[in-house]
Amino acid sequence: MKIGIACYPTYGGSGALATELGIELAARGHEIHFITYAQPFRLTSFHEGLFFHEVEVPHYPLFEYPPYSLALTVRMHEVARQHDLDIMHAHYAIPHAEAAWVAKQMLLREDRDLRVVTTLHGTDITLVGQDPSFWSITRFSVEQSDGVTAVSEYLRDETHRAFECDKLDIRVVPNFVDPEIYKPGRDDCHLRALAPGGEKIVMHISNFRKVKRVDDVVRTFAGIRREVASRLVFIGDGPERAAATELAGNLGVLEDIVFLGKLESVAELLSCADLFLLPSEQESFGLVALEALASGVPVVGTGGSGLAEVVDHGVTGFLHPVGAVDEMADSGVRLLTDPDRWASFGRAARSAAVERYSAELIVPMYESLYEEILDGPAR
Ligand code: GMT
Repeated sequence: MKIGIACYPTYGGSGALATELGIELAARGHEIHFITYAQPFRLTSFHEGLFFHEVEVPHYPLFEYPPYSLALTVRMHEVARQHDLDIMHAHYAIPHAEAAWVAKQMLLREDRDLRVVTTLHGTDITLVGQDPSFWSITRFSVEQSDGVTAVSEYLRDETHRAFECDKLDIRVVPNFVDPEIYKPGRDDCHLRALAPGGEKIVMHISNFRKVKRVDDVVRTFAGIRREVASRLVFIGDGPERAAATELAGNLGVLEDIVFLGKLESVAELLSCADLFLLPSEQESFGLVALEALASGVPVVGTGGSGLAEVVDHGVTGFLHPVGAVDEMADSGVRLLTDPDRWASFGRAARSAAVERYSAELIVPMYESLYEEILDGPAR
């Protein structure tokens, strides 16, 4: 099949997943066309059958906010015509699902029936999409899609509730991981550089937005460090980094934190970690937690949202209420001071990731959905 993929190219789970999906689909013989404003950050080399079409937005003095959605729509229309696309797959509803719907209408007038699949990733539903400025267009564009997926049951249910569309058929297609890329192994994981004194490595990777509660990462680490010689490795960057740095100084742990900033590839660092922290306000899935599990790293984070479908509490990690930093610290100490328990959690984490979330299991679910939609009636 010939598939267009629209996504955010920036550091974030939805763009990462969309890119990995495109790479996997191309490897399976499909023709893949990425349509976005910059090279997706995980698209770092050539892949046969995979193409990138940059969306350029002209600047004009009248524009306070350059209309990216319109330029995206035009590029979608253009690529769909030039390459006779079967499917346009919008990752993250805003603005990709809306743009895909308009492009579809433009193509229908030319007797071309482009089918649209929208994958809901998280904040498009739980945060941004619920803003009054976006609610109605998000609901409309999701309902008008020929197929809709969500990365977790939590997100499917939250979509039905928040957008009053409980009759909408939303398929749950979880995120996936390539277990050949994310795997245990400390041979070349830069352990010495990160923990010169042999300390335990606690890791957190995110875009440092408010929803990630990185201040709770610092507080949890401070609790762990009181009991365990350890270092906190921060990967990524974003608006909450300064506050996290200030808090670390106030708690006296700044000298034990390593800020590595944004990195395109984290697999070789993840396999270095002894523990991964993800104490978010809510996560629709927690792709980075899955990547940690596949690397044999237990995860401590927050329950009550999609992460609970990824981490098995008491088996591959521990889940606690949002803000419960003392409980998260205690769980971290329990794992880091008991080598047998840690090894058991690490083995279970690896097994769970491979058996439930490997690419070879999940990618065919997208292929089947594409085929079902192409065989189905035009909307
Ligand atoms: O993690 C982020 O905040 C980025 C965000 C995004 O939209 O790119 O990630 C969302 O999509 C990921 C891939 O499906 C999920 O693993 C994340 O849980 C989800 N983020 C949230 O729900 C906060």
